[in-house]
Amino acid sequence: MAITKANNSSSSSRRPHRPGRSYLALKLVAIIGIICYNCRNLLMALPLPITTTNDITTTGLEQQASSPEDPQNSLRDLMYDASNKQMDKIFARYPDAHARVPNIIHLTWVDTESWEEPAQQRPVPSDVLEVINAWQKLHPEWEVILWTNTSTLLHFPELYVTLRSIKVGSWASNLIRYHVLAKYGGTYFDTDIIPLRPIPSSLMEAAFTVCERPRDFDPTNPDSKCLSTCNAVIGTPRGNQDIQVVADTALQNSIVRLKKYGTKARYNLNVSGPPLLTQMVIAEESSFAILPSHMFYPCDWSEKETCTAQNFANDTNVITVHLWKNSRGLS
Ligand SMILES: *[C@@H]1O[C@H](CO)[C@@H](O)[C@H](O)[C@H]1NC(C)=O
Ligand SMILES: *[C@@H]1O[C@H](CO)[C@@H](O)[C@H](O)[C@H]1NC(C)=O
Ligand SMILES: CC(=O)N[C@H]1CO[C@H](CO)[C@@H](O)[C@@H]1O
Repeated sequence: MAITKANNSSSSSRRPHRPGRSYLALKLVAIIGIICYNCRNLLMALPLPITTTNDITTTGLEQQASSPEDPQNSLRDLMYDASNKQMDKIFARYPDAHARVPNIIHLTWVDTESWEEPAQQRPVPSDVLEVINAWQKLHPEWEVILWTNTSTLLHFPELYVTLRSIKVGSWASNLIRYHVLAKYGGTYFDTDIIPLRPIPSSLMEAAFTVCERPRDFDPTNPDSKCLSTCNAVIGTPRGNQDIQVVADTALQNSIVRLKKYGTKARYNLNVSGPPLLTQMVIAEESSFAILPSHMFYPCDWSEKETCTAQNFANDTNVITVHLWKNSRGLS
């Protein structure tokens, strides 16, 4: 079973929260957001301060990197940000999103130190941006959406109320991915997963996730049973009931845990992590297809040094390589 550990980067540079004008403005936005959860149009029209991120440079991703000199990178960062996406227009493109997984890729980048001041969130790191660019490059016609500070507040004001008490990146990211998938549908990927080839259209027929243990799980063999799944790759149609239950349960569990321990609450896998998803997807009546490890996690976290894109470049059964950067495994 994999344990996703606390976001290292978020603990290294704790910055004092100064409740300035922008803080009060954002607090007001949050309150308005809660009051009119259903008035999305009004929320969309609120003038959130959008800053450009000119300081982003890229340094070439293993196989699929966009050009390191690409001047469009900072613009693309903003383009991917869900704050700048008009969901209604996107959904008009996928009228069958309730029946099959729509061609939308979701990723998250949240900075738990800046919940109080989303505008202060650090820019997306260049390695994360390269992964996002690689996804878009492999799927030029697809929608690639990055969920950040600002966009989570904008699209999920009710969830943000809980998120702002969570100081652990992976915990917050778990909640965001389940809620985004339930509401919008699509495929979620952790940002330490490198895409090698396009996602086959045949996979998009039903909700799916990937088996982690046993590694030789074979969905074509009725005697083979998956014991645990990781939550780093999840695809669902819009409004999938199973992922909705996972989203609701993870949120309820989180609220209970935060009530008990306050903002010092540490990450517990069972609250929102892989065990919760596993329980749902291995159930007899689950709507999920469970895919073999090799397709998305061709090497295990226990042999991390072999996890490079080059090592699997010629294996046409491998769609992505999980680098397990943000995770360490325990079994
Ligand atoms: C999670 O739940 C399992 C099974 O109920 C339990 O054995 C384990 O100790 C729990 N883990 C944590 C970190 O609470
Ligand atoms: C993949 O194929 C290329 C071209 O045939 C070859 O040069 C390379 O060594 C192969 N890589 C691996 C990891 O087998
Ligand atoms: C309003 C604002 O500053 N939003 C920032 C949120 O974080 C993203 C990614 O780090 C930035 O690009 C935004 O500028």
